[in-house]
Amino acid sequence: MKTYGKSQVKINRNRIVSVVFACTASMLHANAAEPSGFPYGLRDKKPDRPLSVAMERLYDHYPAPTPEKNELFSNFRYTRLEGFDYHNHDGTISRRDPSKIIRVNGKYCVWYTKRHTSVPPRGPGLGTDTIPSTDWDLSEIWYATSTDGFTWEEQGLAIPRPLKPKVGWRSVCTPDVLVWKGRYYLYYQGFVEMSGLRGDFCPVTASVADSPDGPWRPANKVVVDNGAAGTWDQYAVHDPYPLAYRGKIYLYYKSEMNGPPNPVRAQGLAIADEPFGPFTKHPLNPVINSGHETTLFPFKEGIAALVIRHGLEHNTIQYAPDGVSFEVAATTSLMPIAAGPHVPDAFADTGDGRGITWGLSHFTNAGTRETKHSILARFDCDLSRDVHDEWMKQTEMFVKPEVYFSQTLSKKQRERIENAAKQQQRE
Ligand code: AAL
Repeated sequence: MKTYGKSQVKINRNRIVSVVFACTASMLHANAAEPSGFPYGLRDKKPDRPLSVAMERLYDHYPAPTPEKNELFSNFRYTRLEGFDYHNHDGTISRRDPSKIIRVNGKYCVWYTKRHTSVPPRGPGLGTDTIPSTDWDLSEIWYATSTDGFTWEEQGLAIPRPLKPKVGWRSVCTPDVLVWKGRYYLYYQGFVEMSGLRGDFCPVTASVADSPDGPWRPANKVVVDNGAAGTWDQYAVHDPYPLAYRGKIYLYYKSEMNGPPNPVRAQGLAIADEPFGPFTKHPLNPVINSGHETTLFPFKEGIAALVIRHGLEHNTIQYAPDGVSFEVAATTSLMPIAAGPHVPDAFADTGDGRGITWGLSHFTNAGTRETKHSILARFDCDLSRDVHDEWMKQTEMFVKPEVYFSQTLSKKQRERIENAAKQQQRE
């Protein structure tokens, strides 16, 4: 218990009352025996007494026992972006799956999937050479720049679809960026069939440029391939996400390992010495058992990950001191979907990662069923060791009732519940 000096006691009347109270309590404590229960006031140091499993975990498992002191806990704040045109949101223009954001020559740069088709996605049954099956079918990779991260200026096409049968001829999407030895590399999904036809099957390919403005030279080959038949990532390597770590390229990716009706998404790691490979998949893959799109950043000596949307450990922020052994560091809510953060030290490989404070993410339900498309948005957070924003450490989100009521029961569920109630009445 702290005691207060004279100058602090002068603050005001209420303050004096509480100081007197604190001093008295402090004196009483000093004389009294140790409290019989768990001590009042959650301290940073683990109390030296028998603890429940839950309280042991609070001290031994998490980086700190309270959200405000846990550098890997944050809530997320959202802002609509200025500068992108969506053709009156009629579903013909979609922007989604932003890359991580890099800063070059005083400007932030982001790459993303852009679909600009004559009609919105119509499903695999109605997809053709010009009609998209899914929101990311028949797409290309575009890029935009910004000076403040709120207003963006679309700069144009970065990666077009190559001619058939080259990898990506059907669609190139879901890019991420690597800066390696002075060159820029974009990694992205290269579809050689319509997505949704058999599933969402594709490998990863890449392109290189000397400047973020291109021109981009394609590797014209698969850079990270699907796994061998019967293995967890046999059909898809999605959301490639490169970082420079321990002198190598650590490329995280997501795959789908269960098939319908209960798909399970997990994340793997592939490591290379050179950007176009060969990439060696980590023998312990998958290294993250949940999530969907990949979002990772150097943190202290290891790598932290936002684990979003799917799996038992969705809505968590995880940490691996070696980039491989991920553990839950915090749970959170309303996470940014498909987050592409600004990671200032993504390629610095300092062994002392500083964390992130903002980035872009997407909403895939911007339109109606007929005008289906996605929009990009900005998120802010405090997952940084250099920023301390108390407002980002609040665990309670005041979400409007409409948001909850939009998560409504299906007709079938309502019928089941009402029938059970009727049955009970009859009994
Ligand atoms: C995204 C990503 C991949 C999938 C699809 C487009 O959010 O996970 O890119 O293939 O959905």
